[in-house]
Amino acid sequence: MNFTLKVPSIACEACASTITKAVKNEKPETIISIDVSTKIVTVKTTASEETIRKIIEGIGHTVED
Ligand SMILES: [Cu+2]
Repeated sequence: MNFTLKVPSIACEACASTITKAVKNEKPETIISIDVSTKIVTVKTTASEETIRKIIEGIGHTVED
């Protein structure tokens, strides 16, 4: 499925890199791109949105509802 998540806690490229690595570590087939200026995470994955959200929250980032 394809979806976007807003992650307001993304402050810089390092945050984006950390999130990308965490998601790919758990769900290697996921294609993820992150716009640091808008804090929008675009995801294409076989996992559910809830799963990806939990991975991002699990490393200390905040996903907007
Ligand atoms: Cu950062």
